[in-house]
Amino acid sequence: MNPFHPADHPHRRYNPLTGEWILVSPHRTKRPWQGQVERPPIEERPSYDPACYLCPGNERAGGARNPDYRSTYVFDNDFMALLPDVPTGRIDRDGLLVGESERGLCRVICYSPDHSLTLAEMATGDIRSVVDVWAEQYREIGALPYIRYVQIFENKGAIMGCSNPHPHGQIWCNETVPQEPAVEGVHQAAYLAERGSCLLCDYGALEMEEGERLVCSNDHFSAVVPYWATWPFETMIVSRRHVASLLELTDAERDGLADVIRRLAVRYDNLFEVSFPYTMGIHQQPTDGEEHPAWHLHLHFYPPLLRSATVRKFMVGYEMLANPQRDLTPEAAAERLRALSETRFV
Ligand code: H2U
Ligand code: ZN
Repeated sequence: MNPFHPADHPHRRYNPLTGEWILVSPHRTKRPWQGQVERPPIEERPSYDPACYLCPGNERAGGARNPDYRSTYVFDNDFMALLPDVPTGRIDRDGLLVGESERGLCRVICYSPDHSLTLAEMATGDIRSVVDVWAEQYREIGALPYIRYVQIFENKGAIMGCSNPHPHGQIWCNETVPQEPAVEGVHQAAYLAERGSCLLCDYGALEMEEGERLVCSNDHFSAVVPYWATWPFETMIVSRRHVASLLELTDAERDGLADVIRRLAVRYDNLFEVSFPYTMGIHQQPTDGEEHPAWHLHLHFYPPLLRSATVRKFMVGYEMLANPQRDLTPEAAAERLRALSETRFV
């Protein structure tokens, strides 16, 4: 038998941030594909849409009216999934029916007054303004005594359930640390306790050294397809210096983050020559007032597309019942993203 080669043979990979495994089946990328490859027509959007509830001056679904904002704009979500005032309560029936009241709040962030843009089409300086708003919101909401975690994220594209193409993201904040960041926190703390160093500092340095999964970088941040990526073109942006949140970034580092976000977003759009859908989110240390020496700031991009603008990856079957699986190796995905231009296709 030939020796094991991860570019050819089925294998599983470990995600040190979550403790989960993923099955990689590179031999299957050779199987024939008979689906259609089609590209939807490029959607022309106006800079102002009178029917958009996020455009400046327009009325929102809840009845409030947006101001005539010129840069970014943040407002309380009119349909919050979490509410600040909830009576405290707990249910526990034999440890089987367990429930708890949960307080929190939700906001919406408009990235730009221009309805036609996305992060991939915004200037680095304007993305920097978005980074500043993220940091300010994290500071302000994180300072509320009952908020222990601030989740900043963006759903982009109808395929991801995004309700409106106007460039915007969301913030959901909780009284407890939610599942994903809690698990990542446990794994980062265990790594620090065992090795005396930071998981993502070590991982980021290793990826810079190997280069194989690197998409782009600058002095302050790097974008990689993680070794353990589950989505075909999943990426992670990691700060090169050990910081636990956006608040610790210097001015130059905030610019560096805006730069890497723009360059990554442009590559994504260029991959299938569409406005590339994804869910993106920022993972930062909890705002529970505790010390979190192991927490390292990073952003996840989870795009659903697989082969073209219309062929998406489904997490079904084996993936719902066993664990995630991918055919395209993270190395091959990184190579494709790396080869793309940093100038948008249109
Ligand atoms: P998406 O980014 O996933 O499309 O969500 C948009 C959010 O905007 C959604 O949470 C809120 C919805 O509740 N929203 C308002 O707060 N006001 C509105 O007028 C419409 C939508
Ligand atoms: Zn709009």
